[in-house]
Amino acid sequence: MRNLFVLLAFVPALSVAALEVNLLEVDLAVSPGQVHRFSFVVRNETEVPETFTVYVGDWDRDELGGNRFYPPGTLPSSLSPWLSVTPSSFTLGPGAAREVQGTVTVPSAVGVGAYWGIVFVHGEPRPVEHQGTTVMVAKRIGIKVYATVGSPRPQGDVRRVEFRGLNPLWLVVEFANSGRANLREVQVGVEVYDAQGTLLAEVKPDPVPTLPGGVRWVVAETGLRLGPGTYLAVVKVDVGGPEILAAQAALRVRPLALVPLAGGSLPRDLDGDGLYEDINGDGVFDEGDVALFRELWGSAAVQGNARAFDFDNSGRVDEEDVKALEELLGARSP
Ligand SMILES: [Ca+2]
Ligand SMILES: [Ca+2]
Ligand SMILES: [Ca+2]
Repeated sequence: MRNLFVLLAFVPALSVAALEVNLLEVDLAVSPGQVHRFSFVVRNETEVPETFTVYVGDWDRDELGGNRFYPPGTLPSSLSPWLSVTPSSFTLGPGAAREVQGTVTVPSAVGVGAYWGIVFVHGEPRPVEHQGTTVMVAKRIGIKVYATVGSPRPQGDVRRVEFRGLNPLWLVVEFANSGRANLREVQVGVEVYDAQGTLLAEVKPDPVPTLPGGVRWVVAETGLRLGPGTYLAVVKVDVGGPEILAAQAALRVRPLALVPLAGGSLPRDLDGDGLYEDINGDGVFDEGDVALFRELWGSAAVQGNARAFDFDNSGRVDEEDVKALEELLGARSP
């Protein structure tokens, strides 16, 4: 029996250098022992005939959400063994289009959960001029295919809450999908409180998708420039199930203990933004400060007051901050 498939995302046209397909993603609710079908249309928008190959592969996402691709059958939840496409190769004249059929054959003994794969449409390698040389480039588009057996429970863990830059405060929440459901929208929320329990900031980064077994780092930027004191970050994560996951982390911002880095003057924060760009403390921000900082960024006097000198707001002071201080100077002097 043929089951209707559900399209969660229907994109009018996804185009890569004039190869077009009419959808990006297929999301099927499937049953053990059944066959499910889907189709999409490939169009050649160029002026010349082109041969396309269609094949199946595996994919997942890295911690920052970037796609990673693998040969079919690599991942434990690979849909590739169930997934076939036809035709596997065809030629399209200029402006011509044709339909590709996909079939998902679900084994009769299979566990509840999401399985996923990708169908690639690959063009012919063509010579392309790039920076004075000719390189061979082939167009490729991937259509992600998800198949979910039964109703897996959305589950997850907040593994880590890590404070990074303090000026302004941003932090990273590490979330892991510990269940078998494909979590399409993991909503992380972060609240920051002071020692008296006053809410200072509440941020909700854009929701992120996370595959079963996947780990995702969600960045929360608060905009807070905190003075010395103790603070609490409360992290709540909604994975789309009945419960909200929660975690918390304490942050202690220590008072600065600045000492002169050259001569007798303390470094100065000339514009009151919490960053001490006047490294030699002579009241002017210029090349002399950059030169001194390049020499001394690794010293205990700098490292012990990292938040004053973390010019790129990465959460630590290193060579990148010399570059950032240089850029700061470049941006200020016309
Ligand atoms: Ca400053
Ligand atoms: Ca100076
Ligand atoms: Ca830094």
